[in-house]
Amino acid sequence: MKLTFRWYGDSDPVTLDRIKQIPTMSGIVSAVYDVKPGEVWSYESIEALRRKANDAGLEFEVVESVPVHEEIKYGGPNAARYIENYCENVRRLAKAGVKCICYNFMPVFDWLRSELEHHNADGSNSLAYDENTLMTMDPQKGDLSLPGWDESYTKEELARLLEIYKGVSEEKLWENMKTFLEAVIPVAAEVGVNMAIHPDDPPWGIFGLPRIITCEENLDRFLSLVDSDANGLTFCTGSLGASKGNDLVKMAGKYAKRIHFLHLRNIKITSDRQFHEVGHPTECGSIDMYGIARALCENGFDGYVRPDHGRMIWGETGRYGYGLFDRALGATYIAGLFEAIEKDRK
Ligand code: DNO
Repeated sequence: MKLTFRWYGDSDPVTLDRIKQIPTMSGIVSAVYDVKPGEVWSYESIEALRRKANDAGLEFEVVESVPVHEEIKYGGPNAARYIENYCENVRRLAKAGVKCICYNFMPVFDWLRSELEHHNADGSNSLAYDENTLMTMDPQKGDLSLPGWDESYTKEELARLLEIYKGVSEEKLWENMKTFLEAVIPVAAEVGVNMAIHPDDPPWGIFGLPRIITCEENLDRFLSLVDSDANGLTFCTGSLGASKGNDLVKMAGKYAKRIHFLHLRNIKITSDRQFHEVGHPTECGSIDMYGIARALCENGFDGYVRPDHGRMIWGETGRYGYGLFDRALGATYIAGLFEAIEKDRK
């Protein structure tokens, strides 16, 4: 496995030289943020990212995310053009040495939380989700916004999108997903890029919008839509783990070879559809991190790993979920976990 760290570019308060100081860190996970979703990324922007990473002694082999334009997801009139742009981005990124692309297929919203500064007993704070609170929020009033999102919409765009999606069932979303994969996966396979879909976070429908990358049954279906190694998963433990019905250890073992990217983080489930984010180790939350890592190692996982959201600790402020300190602690925990498991197996 290769340990990586998400970096949001020059505006990220967490600098590359600090990331480089985290033990065994191999590279960054980043994206081009200077173009609108759906457009082609310039060679210059991609190259600039690669150069900055390499100059800091880090690799740039993973992109998170190349956003999928909404028209692709709901099947709009320009879907084919946006899919062609997507393929072009895959080709361009491959040329710059990128080997794995993370993306998601969640309509309108990316990950969702109801609270950004949930106070924990130890004085830290973290992101939290409570469906009851979320239901009192109105996305059209701007009640929802997360600094980790790759894209955001104006109020008018949001209203228009929510209206359009009223006519998009889960089956329709599956169909559009298939159209997308049938075009993109052959291109990715040809240029040596692994596509890694991110599960829906949380893994159930919200605000009446369909969500399909949620559970084992649906992941089986997803992987068989285009049965190629290049069509793989981002296994995000905090996302899939929010649903008690998901047996993550079993799923990790089952999908190990198709998991190209691993997002490791832990959450504490406090009630049905209610959880908050905690430190990475198993004993901090509801997810069996050791069991997952072990199942992956035993079943041939050989992908990229990154610590996912961290808490805000030691007085750090910054991008919620994406500070330096707790993610760095997570990274060293992950490195230790894998070292122990791999040495044990030899
Ligand atoms: C949240 C992230 C997601 C992820 C996208 C992938 O912190 O895991 O925003 O990057 O869903 O497309």
